[in-house]
Amino acid sequence: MSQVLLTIDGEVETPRQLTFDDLAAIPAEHQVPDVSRLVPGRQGDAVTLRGLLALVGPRSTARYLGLHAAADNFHASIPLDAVLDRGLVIYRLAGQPLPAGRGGPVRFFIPDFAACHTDEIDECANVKFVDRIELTTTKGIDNRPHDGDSHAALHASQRG
Ligand SMILES: Nc1nc2c(c(=O)[nH]1)N[C@H]1C(S)=C(S)[C@@H](COP(=O)(O)O)O[C@H]1N2
Ligand SMILES: [Mo]
Repeated sequence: MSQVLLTIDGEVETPRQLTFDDLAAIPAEHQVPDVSRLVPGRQGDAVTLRGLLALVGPRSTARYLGLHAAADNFHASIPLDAVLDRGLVIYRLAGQPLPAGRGGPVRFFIPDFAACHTDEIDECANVKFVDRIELTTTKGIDNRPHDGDSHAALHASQRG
């Protein structure tokens, strides 16, 4: 599977464009098979954010992790330090790319997220359909819902 799924760029030494096969080829020490072991109810196989970023070499100037989903124009920008040791990227289910219904083909996931809009690292930062990860020095574009009303409106618009 040689289609580019994920671009990683910004404050990195070597920007990369990754396919499903590239993600699957990340060394076993960074692979997290079956995330349901960590997060009950969530399925699929992941790589650690740290393992993924090892492919591009974050610069010391990188402070924020930008998660971009062009599919529905959803974006989050969160402090890199806070998620480097726990962030996951789920990319595979039953040997195939993660289905869109589960936020695939590439979905960011923080196992121990805070409730929506209670913290910078909240459930809303679990961005689905991520096609670009961008490291930046200052906070970048972030259109997560920021209060209960906008959150309810977003979820209502996705029902059906
Ligand atoms: N691309 C994209 N990712 C997204 C969203 C979205 O609207 N678009 N909603 C976010 C919000 S507000 C929440 S609470 C979680 C919900 O994830 P779930 O449907 O897997 O429970 O996804 C987040 N990721
Ligand atoms: Mo949310």
